[in-house]
Amino acid sequence: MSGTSTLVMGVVNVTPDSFSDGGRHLDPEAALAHARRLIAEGADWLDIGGESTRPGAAPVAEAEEMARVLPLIAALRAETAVPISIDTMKPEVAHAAVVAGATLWNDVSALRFSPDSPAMAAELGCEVVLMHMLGEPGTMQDDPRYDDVVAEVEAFLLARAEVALTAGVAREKIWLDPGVGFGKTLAHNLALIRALPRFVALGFPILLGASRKRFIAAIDPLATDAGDRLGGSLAVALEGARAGVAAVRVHDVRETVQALAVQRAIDG
Ligand code: HH2
Repeated sequence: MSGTSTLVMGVVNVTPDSFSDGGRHLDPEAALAHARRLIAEGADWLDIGGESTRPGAAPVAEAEEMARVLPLIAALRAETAVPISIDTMKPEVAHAAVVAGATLWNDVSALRFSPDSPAMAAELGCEVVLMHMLGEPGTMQDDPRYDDVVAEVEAFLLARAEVALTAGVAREKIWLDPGVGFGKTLAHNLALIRALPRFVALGFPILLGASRKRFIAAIDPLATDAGDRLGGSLAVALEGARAGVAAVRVHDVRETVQALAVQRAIDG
C-alpha cells in the first residue's frame, strides 16, 4: 500500500521540557500560533500534549496539565474543524479535553495509568490510541530487554485492545501504536519499524510516532539535536506510509506532507 491515505498528525507540545520542542509553545499565544501554522501546513490532526513523556521527564500535576492544554483546545475548536487529539495518560485530563473539543484520546500508557482509564475511554466514546511502552517514562530507557520485541509488542497491544473492548470501547474507535522510543533500543525500534506491515495486518488503524526521536541520532551521530533529525523522521514516515499505517505523528508537518505527496505521485 502507498501513502495515499496516510494522515499527518501534527504535534503541539505545551510543555517546558519536551525533548524536541520543549518550552517553545508554553505561552498560550505561541501554542495557538504554532497550531495554526501546522494546520496551514496541511496537518490532518493536531495532537496536543501538556506533559512530556521523554525519557526521564518529570510528571505533571493534573491541574497544571489541564491549564496548559484546555484553553488551547477550546480556542482551536472555535476556529477550525481539524480534529484534535489529547496526548495524556490521565483520564480526567482526557475527559476535560473531550468536553473542550478533542475527539481522540492518545494514551501512551494504553489505559494503564489509572484503574479508571478503560471505563473513562468507554464513557467518552471518542477514539483512543493504545501505545506500547515498556516501563515508565522516568526509567524506560534503562536497559530495555525483550526476547522477541515484535511478538511482545503485538501481544501487549492486542491485550490492551481486549481490555478496552471489555470496558465498552467500540472496536472501530481503537488505534494501536508500537511506541517507537518508549523502552526500546535502536535494534528494537528498527525491528518494530520493519514489522509495521504485521501491525497493520492486526486490523486496527496504526499510529506511528518516530519524529525527531533519539534512535535517529544512534544512526546519524551528527543528529544530536532533535531539530537535526528531519531526514530520519521523513525516512520513517515514508516507510510507515508504505506499510499502510493510518497516521504518522510528526513535528515537521510541511515536510512530511510533501514527502508523502511525492511518494504518492511516484506510485501513480
Ligand atoms: N511519542 C511522544 C509522545 N506521544 N504518542 C503516541 N501515540 N506515539 C508516540 O510515538 C508518541 C506519543 C514523544 O514525542 P514528543 O511529544 O515530541 O515529546 P514529549 O513526550 O517529550 O513531549
